[in-house]
Amino acid sequence: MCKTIDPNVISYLRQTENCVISTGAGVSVESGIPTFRDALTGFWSNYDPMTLATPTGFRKDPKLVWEWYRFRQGLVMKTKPNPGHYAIAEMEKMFAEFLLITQNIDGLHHRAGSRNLVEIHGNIHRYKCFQEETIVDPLPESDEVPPRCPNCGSYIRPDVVWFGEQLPMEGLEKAEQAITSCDTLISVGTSGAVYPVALFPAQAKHYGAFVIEINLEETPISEIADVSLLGKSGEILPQLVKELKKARE
Ligand code: BJW
Repeated sequence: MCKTIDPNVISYLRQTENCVISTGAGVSVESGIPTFRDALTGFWSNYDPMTLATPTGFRKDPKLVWEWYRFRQGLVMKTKPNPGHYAIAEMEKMFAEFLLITQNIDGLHHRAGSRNLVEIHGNIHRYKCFQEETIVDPLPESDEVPPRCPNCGSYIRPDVVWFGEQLPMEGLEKAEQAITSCDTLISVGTSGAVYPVALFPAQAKHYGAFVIEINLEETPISEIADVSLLGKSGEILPQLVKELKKARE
């Protein structure tokens, strides 16, 4: 269990009116979801996620990429939010302004109750047409893998953001507005290896925010963070909420 949080952190959070939390795969590890970069076992250990999660990978072998996502969706559906997700959902109610920006496609933040939320890399439970990019709901029943768009006949794909693709404009604008105006940004469970989200902590700092990082280990974000809290997000975040509530009494 984590020790007392650095009093500086609680003091900054007490004064914070506008808080942004940015999360990555680490926040879902304690729910049992392997990170993008963790090796999947068995059949999928032979494939490189960096190759599969691209439009080129899908064009080359749509069936393989589709089945990879169906496999991962099956894993996600067996999980539930952990104390880190619930603590973040609680923090949404503790600040006058709040935005959660998640790179995670698993939907666990929403299931934990977060509502001021931007899923900036999409959602594995949603589908769109590969050609037209329109959302397809419900998925048409079909023996074909992947199934085809009922409107244009192109393949259907998961509504996630692959390497080389633009992030959704509306989400990006909302994120940038929050990052440039927040008092505190908390970056949780991300390696800081994927852009543009990797730049968010430095951008927030540039605009005057206090930057807190929560991760098992140091990352490139640690270099610019005001405080790095090393440990499991499922332990540190509930502790943070507990101490902040106590300090506000
Ligand atoms: C714990 C923990 C516990 C574990 N508690 N912590 C600028 C410079 C260089 C390259 C680029 C650039 N701008 C754009 C690029 C190209 C590219 C990119 O970033 N490449 C990098 C590889 C260098 N970016 C893009 O293409 C993006 N598009 C874009 O920018 O469009 C404009 C443009 C296009 C082309 C050229 C230039 C501009 C799109 C990026 C889309 C990323 N998509 C993925 C896949 C989503 C679908 C799927 O899951 O299949 O999103 S990649 C993958 O990485 C996934 C994740 O959301 C993302 C981030 O990973 P994350 O969350 O950080 O996870 P990990 O595994 O890396 O780290 C986990 C961390 O948790 C670790 O640090 C652990 O220690 C920690 N941890 N347990 C706390 N209990």
